[in-house]
Amino acid sequence: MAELPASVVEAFVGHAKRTPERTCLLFEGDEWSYGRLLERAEGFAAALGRQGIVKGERVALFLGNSPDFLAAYLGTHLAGAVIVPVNTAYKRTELRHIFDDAGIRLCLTDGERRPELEGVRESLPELETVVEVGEGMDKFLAEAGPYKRVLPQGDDLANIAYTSGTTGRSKGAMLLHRNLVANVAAVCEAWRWEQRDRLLLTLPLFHTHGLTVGAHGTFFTGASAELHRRFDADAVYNVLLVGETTMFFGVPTMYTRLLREARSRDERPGPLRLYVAGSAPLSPAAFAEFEELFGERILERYGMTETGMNLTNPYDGERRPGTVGGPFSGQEARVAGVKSREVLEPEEVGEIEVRGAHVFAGYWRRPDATEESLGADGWFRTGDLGSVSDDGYYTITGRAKELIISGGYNVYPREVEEVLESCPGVAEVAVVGLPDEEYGEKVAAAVVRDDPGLEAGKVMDFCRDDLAGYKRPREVVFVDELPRNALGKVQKHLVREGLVEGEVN
Ligand code: MCA
Ligand code: AMP
Repeated sequence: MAELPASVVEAFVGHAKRTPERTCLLFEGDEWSYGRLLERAEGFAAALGRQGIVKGERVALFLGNSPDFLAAYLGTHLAGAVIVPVNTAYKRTELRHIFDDAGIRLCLTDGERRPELEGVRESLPELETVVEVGEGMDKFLAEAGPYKRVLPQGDDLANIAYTSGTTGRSKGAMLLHRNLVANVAAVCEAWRWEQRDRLLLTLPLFHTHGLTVGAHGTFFTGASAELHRRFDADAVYNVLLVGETTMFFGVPTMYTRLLREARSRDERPGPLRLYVAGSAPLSPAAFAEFEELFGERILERYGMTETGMNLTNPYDGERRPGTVGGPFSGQEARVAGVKSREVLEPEEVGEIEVRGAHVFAGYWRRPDATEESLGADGWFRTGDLGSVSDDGYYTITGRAKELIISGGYNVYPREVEEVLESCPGVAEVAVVGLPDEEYGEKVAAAVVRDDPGLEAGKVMDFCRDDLAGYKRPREVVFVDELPRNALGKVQKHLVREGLVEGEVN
């Protein structure tokens, strides 16, 4: 592989200098060339400089998909500062924690999210500036002076991406520029991503899948992306029918909806170079139906916030349903015994571990959590259970960590339990994931109440102000007691089985 640039923004600047007129983004009828996006990004970098935001300081992006999201992203890196992407569904409790933990000084937001942030602003003394896209951003840029270009070094911190944790408080995964560039280079090579590609990008930009795969791959290769504010099956199907895009990346829920769309229509999209699925398991049934209706075999891959993309089905060669393929070039993977930590034989189920230049630098201000998951030898414990076949295909079979994945969004039960425990009338609560046709899994709660008048609807609604909508329990079942083991620990598998069978005790 040719020598890599130190950062994705460096690759982007290179393309913008060489071919400023080339299309980078298409958004709601507006075309953004590389040159135009660079100018906007440098404007943002200059404005940050004027605000006194220096190298290493944290800037949050709490806004929906738009070219200005990406201009601010690149601009922050051009200023040497660090990006903290924030899920747009987050409510006050989640916002307070992330902004406080990361010590955010400036946040770019939009009109829809600003009220939620303003609601907690008093408790965030470090947050000096909130800029709103639109007129607010134009004014912010207009007041800036000239920008003197300084590109980040590979070892500089690029992003702190918050990912939920077992304690209920999310942890910031520290990704260096060199981690991100190594991963995107491996992804582009594996998936034959080239300048002539056009990605249909409807994933949220605040997560790894949309940002450091979708947007980074585009910037790295000098390709283009048709960016949508959000995923809408009808709109996506129409774009696929037009046939000007060459790739689509989605979470399984998006594919489920595209299949529903296809079943209700007579017209079928023409061939597309590449469909990729990830962030949650794609069922072999969806894989097969997609092949039948769209004539394409979806390429499933496996990633994580801490590492970016780890495993992928091959571009050429067999894309095997129900598996996530093998490691990207230059990266390693293995299956280790959960207790023994010894490397297991093929077909034996253990914890998947990965190693390589793509693996993050640790958790922000959490050396304890870093030490638990990242060995001195560089192997990162993913918390996912799986096995590898004799011919090198990995299958994810479950999770060692207590994680619910709903529509590709992660929900850690502890976080929901902590909020529900303060609901009047709730004595005890255990949150688990149950199978769900639409979202893969849904959040469910088994509740022991000390007020017999407490109703399920009240419990479901209780999180509304504190947690993102997708974390709210979609099912609440009242039980006399929670199943516990001899040590008093709640046995989640029994809770889950009980809820599936309608019986918990
Ligand atoms: C929305 N709702 C959900 C979810 N999303 N409920 C459960 N699970 C969800 N995922 C609820 C909302 O709270 C709302 O309810 C109602 O559905 C409608 O909301 P809307 O915004 O219209 O959502 P949607 O259209 O149903 O969204 C489905 C979606 C979305 C498009 C599949 O969930 C999505 O964009 N998922 C992508 C997530 C993603 O990018 N993950 C990658 C993470 P109410 O009004 O009652 O609140 S990166 C990762 O995992 C690693 C690195 C990897 O490998 O990629
Ligand atoms: P996040 O913490 O948001 O980065 O989510 C990462 C988690 O998503 C992984 O640890 C897996 O549990 C899950 N995941 C990602 N891709 C897949 C996949 N293709 N199949 C099953 N699980 C996946």
